[in-house]
This record gives sequence, C-alpha cells and structure tokens, in this order.
Amino acid sequence: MLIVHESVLTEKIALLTDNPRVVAKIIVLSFTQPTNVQIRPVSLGKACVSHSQCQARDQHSRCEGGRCECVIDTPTCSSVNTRCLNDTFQCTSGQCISWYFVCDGEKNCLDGTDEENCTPFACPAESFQCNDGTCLSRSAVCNGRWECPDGSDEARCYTGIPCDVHSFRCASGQCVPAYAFCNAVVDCLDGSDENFAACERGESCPEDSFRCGNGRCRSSAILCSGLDGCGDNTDEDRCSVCHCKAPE
Ligand SMILES: [Ca+2]
Ligand SMILES: [Ca+2]
Ligand SMILES: [Ca+2]
Repeated sequence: MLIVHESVLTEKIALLTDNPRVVAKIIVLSFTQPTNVQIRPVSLGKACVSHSQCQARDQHSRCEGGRCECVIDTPTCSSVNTRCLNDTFQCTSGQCISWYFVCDGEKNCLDGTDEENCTPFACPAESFQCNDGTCLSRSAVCNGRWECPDGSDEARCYTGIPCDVHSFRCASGQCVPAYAFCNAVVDCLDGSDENFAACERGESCPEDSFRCGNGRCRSSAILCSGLDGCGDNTDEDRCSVCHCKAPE
C-alpha cells in the first residue's frame, strides 16, 4: 500500500520537476502529516464536527446535529441523560467535576475544559457570572472577598437582604459560601451551617443540597470533588459520563 502510494506520487511529481530533493520532501510530508492529528475525545451532548471525536470517547456514539449522541440511545444513557450528577460540570472528555472548580483559574478537567468556556456573559451554568459578565467559581460568592471587578460576588451577602442564590443562608440571616454547608467547619456565627439534624440525620436538606446514600445532607460542592464528603463515597461514585448501549 505504502509502496504503491509512493510510486504514484513520485510519478506525478516527476512530471512537474526533475529535482529529486523536491520529490523526497513532498513524500515525507504526505506520510507524516496524518499520524500527527490527535483526536480530542468528545462526550455525549457536547459539540462535535466528526463521528471520530465522539468515538474517541465512546465507540457506540456518533456526531448527530453537531452533538455527540449514542447510536442507540436509551433512557439511562444519551445526550439528554449523561449520568453526570446535578450541578456537576461535564468536561468535554466525559469527566464530571464539582462546580467548585469551574472558572477558578486552574485546570481540573484533564482536558482543561472547565476553564476554556469561561467567556464573559456566557459563563458555564455551574459557575458564577458577575454583573459585569466575568465568570468566577461559585466558591467566590459571599466568602468576604471582592473577586468580581465590580464586587457583585459580595453584593448580595448582607444580613437583612436575601442571600445570593449561590450562597448559604445561616439561621441568623448571615450569608456564607454555598460550600460551607455541612463541611465540618463552623462558618456561620450561630453555627447553623453545621446543624447536626441537617448534616448527619439529613432532616430538612435544602433543595439545592445533596443527600448521600447514608442519608446525610451535604453541599452539592462535594459532588465529584475527588474527596469522600459523605463518608460512604456516594458523592464520588457517578463522576463520568455513561457509556452508550452496544448494538446487540
Ligand atoms: Ca478549574
Ligand atoms: Ca468573593
Ligand atoms: Ca461549614
């Protein structure tokens, strides 16, 4: 195959030039270029331009309408249900990571996509968008430090006003970062972020929190953080996109 290709090419070039060095250069280029192309894996529901990108992640997926989709989609695995836990970030490669790491300036996805899409005014849903459009990690909200250029990460964090939706409201009305809820560190002055009934017995879990397999209540920040935040590891057991059903 290689010899046939080479001889055809040599013949064609010979018609154009009689300089043997030009012929050699063109042949080398024609055989080394394709092997240098690296296909970046693209997981279900993420933007694609070719089937091979999707298949680099999952051989039973393909590029359909600009997104990777299962060849056979089932209710348990498709671009609509990738099995990444609620509020975790889906890296293009198919890893799921905690919202805590999205747009924090450090690459946490192996492919770095948790930082690639932090485009002003088009921030990932799992990050925080400042009023001026800047994307930050939600961990910046109500932590007491001005991190948005316009300070909007701290603007809705005062006792007496409703806390920012991406923060936790202590019983006293104080606003603390969302990850402070049940993280075993007392953050609220009244200690209500570490309430035993909520954190250990799972009574009155806030709507946006996570209920562990053992019934404990935790901040959704612990989901796919790389650490066992539940004590039974149920916060870490679904941190990659599902694999499509194989054809029978
Ligand atoms: Ca990051
Ligand atoms: Ca802040
Ligand atoms: Ca706490």
